[in-house]
Amino acid sequence: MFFKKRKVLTGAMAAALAVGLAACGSDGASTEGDNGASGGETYDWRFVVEETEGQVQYEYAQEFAERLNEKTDGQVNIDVYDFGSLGSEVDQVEGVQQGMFEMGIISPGFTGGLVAEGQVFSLQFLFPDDQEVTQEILNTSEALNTHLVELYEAQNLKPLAFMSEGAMQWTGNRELRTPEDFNGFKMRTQSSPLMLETYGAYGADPSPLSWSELYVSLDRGVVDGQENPIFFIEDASFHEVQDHMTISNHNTYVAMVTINPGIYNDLPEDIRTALDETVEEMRDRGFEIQDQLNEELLDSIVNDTDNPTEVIELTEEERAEFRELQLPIRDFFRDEIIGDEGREMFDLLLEEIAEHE
Ligand code: 6CS
Repeated sequence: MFFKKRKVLTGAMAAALAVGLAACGSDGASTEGDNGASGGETYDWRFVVEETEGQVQYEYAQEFAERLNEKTDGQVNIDVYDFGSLGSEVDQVEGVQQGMFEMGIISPGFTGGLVAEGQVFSLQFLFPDDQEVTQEILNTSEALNTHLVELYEAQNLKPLAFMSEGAMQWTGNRELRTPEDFNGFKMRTQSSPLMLETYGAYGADPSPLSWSELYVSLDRGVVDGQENPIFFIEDASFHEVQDHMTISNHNTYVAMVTINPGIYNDLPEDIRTALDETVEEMRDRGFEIQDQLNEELLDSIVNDTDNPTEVIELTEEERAEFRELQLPIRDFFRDEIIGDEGREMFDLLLEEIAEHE
């Protein structure tokens, strides 16, 4: 692990800790419950996130934990584990699947090999630019909240909510204004195979990497650039090692709040109701957290005279050039990557998006 800012456990230490935690098992008497009332039993859960303190996922999870604890009069106790202490993003996905962690916030970009349909979130220029409208779609879409959820459940992951972490922007060691600027550009991506197609459409040379290695890889020129919401670019200090940032708003960063389905299904009714209510309450809070951080940290990047970053904003005409090149990727996704169930989900999602535009 090569974070810029913090000291973290090595892979071996993290693995040992993970095994130790697994051996402890869940404290939840819930797994044997008959879905009646909990009768005052307590539940100790581990909630793993892909980000660190001060970042959207971590702040969301902490507030989620506090609210659920309060709502259940202390019956549900959640410890939030920040990124780096329990392995890579993909290790964390497996941890929730196996019930080693009861809950997790997972980026679909790390589950492309597991649920091909989840790569829908890698399609650029698909969701509306207006983040509030996009969050509304994420909250209400039947395609996502019923059909896509079922596809994840078949892989032992239950998404409870889809949340925007903000619009995504590009950073690079050179200015990125036109698709030609991506020619031969070594672009860091998450591990979903469709991302290789999306950046391949611009002539880039994409390579998947954990974000724990990204700062050093950008610094050493192993990769030339990356995409992320502004809060993450600033908080992970990527702007320190990148001379250019392009406000492209080419996609929305979507993360999934997930739970192990076995744990969820076995919850006593009162605890499950409290959990569901917390998920609902946190929809607006998650949005507010990302909105505030993205706004504040843009100012930090712009005002950081020690690490100057040239910030450009694409015009609508410039964005249209990129969008045009992404349209065939939607067809490729629909026709080549996903099956019949996935196509049903995708077609419905396209209708839902069109209704909001
Ligand atoms: O770029 C990434 O991989 C990371 N970006 C965000 C916004 N959250 C976690 C993720 O792993």
